[in-house]
Amino acid sequence: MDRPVDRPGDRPGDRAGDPLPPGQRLVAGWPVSHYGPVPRFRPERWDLKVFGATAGGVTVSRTWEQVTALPRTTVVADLHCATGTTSTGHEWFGVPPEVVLGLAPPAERVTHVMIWAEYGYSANLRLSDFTAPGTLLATHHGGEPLTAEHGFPLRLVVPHLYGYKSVKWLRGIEYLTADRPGFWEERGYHNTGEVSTGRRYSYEEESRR
Ligand SMILES: Nc1nc2c(c(=O)[nH]1)N[C@H]1C(S)=C(S)[C@@H](COP(=O)(O)O)O[C@H]1N2
Ligand SMILES: [Mo]
Repeated sequence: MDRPVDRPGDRPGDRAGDPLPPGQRLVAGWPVSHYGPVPRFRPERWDLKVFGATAGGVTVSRTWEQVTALPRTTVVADLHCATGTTSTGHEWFGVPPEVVLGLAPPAERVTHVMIWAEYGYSANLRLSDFTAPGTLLATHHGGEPLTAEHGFPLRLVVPHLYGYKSVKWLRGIEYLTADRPGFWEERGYHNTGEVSTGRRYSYEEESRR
């Protein structure tokens, strides 16, 4: 498919309605894709923790009720699974990353974050990808709370990176001073996962070629 004239500053694949990125095919509806079981939400036990290399060395913890009181915004974007399926036009509503950075400022030497989910699923991100426009800690989709299988009560959305970075059932954000692979990154998937490059696997990483 022909790409339109480049719009400076845009990254292909991070806007709803963009032409499909390399190797992706459009699917009808919104498939559910994840490894392992769907966790049950227990509000009295649930918390969101921001930990690791925080500026003050402290761990910040928020209850579900506190999370729902944080400022929220809307993002519309496509979702690209690394297996090649793309679902389009997702309207997400949730907490922008800068609100998290405000709650728990990272130490100056922080370069990456590890996003943690229920059952130990994780994904690593460069700090710049975590703070990129479009990244969101989503509570809602299409005006409704997330469904259980799509990550209720809270999930990350990183539209310009492959789906394995969009961690469902989000529980923790760990500030890192050096990169470390997450769940799929440890199992052969590309460390940074930019959709625009079409590079899905670790053997395609620039440092290995
Ligand atoms: N906790 C958790 N989050 C996850 C996954 C997972 O296995 N566990 N799979 C990821 C993958 S590979 C994709 S493509 C997206 C799919 O999101 P969806 O099911 O809402 O379409 O979820 C991501 N988030
Ligand atoms: Mo995926």
